[in-house]
Amino acid sequence: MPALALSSEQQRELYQLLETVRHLDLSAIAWQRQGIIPGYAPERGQEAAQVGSAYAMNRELDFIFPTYRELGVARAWGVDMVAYMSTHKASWHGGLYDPVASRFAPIQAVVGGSVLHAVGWAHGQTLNGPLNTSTDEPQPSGKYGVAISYFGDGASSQGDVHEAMNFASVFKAPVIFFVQNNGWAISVPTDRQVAGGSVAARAAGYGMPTIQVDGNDIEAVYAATSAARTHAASGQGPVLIEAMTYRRGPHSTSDDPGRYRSLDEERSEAGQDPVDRYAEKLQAAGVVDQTFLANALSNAQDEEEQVRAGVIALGSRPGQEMFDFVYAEPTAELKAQAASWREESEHV
Ligand SMILES: Cc1ncc(C[n+]2csc(CCOP(=O)(O)OP(=O)(O)O)c2C)c(N)n1
Ligand SMILES: [Mg+2]
Repeated sequence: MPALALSSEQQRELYQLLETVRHLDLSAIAWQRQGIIPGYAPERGQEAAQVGSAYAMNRELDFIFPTYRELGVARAWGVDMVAYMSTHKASWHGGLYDPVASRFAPIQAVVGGSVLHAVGWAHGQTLNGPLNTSTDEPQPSGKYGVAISYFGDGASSQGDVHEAMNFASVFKAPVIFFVQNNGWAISVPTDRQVAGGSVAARAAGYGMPTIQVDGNDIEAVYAATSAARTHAASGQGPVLIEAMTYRRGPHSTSDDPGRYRSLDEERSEAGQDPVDRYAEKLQAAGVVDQTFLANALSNAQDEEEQVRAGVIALGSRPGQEMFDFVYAEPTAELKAQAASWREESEHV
């Protein structure tokens, strides 16, 4: 793994992102309890894995394929948070941001679905040919843009994911398979659904390099993802990163973890909180002080208020739109469904 080249300024930026994401995530649970949004999938405990990995990607060249639990990735990548939360407000499937302009695919609730999309996009990069072929200058960012596919330990047991990994390796697609192993697939612990000891061990069978990293150490995640990006962008094919972390909260706002794990287990298995841990590290290194930390908290609170107001103001979308973006050219069957829906719900 290359030596870390994070400046103090970047370290402070990373900490601010962690603090912001922590606050938005906790607020989203409160908004659900207050009836502002009907549901949410918390990511408490996974902030370092999410922010550290997104921070290592190239905003101009790369493309992110998230699941339903990627608020931290989205925020670190610069996706508009109100548009992101529209999925959780149920005003729009997949988020109201522009996926192409933001290089962040629609939020994906089909477990394993984002993996197929990422490999397809990455394969497209190689079919299009290397970047900037018109110049002989060495390209610092590599030959190709890189897709990063986020998925969970549970998703790694889906057939689609194995087909995607095999295909990517055979065709040397520039894609990073970023697994957040948070210990759980809803109520099923990892050791009850991942054979072979680890997700990383399985990827070796597809002939790709793997990195297992402490997912609660933001700088380790950043370093692992940077190394994986360099590998994939240079045309050497995919890499799998297994970020070992812990889902500190419920699976979603409709889940009650007390039915399948005890508080004692949560406390002993979660390890040190990734946000506190980074604050301690940066304080010990003299990169941040109490004033910086207090400002970071107040910035996070200000942003949380702005996003809350934006989410409250989000209106519903016209129902007809659910038929509009299924295919570029609607099929006769879809048109008939849309007509029947209009007749029943809008009486036209
Ligand atoms: C194809 C499919 N099967 C089942 C589900 C129901 N489901 C939603 S989340 C989930 C568990 C996923 O666990 P993991 O991949 O570890 O991700 P995590 O929720 O821990 O982030 C399941 C089974 C689904 N959404 N899609
Ligand atoms: Mg999981």
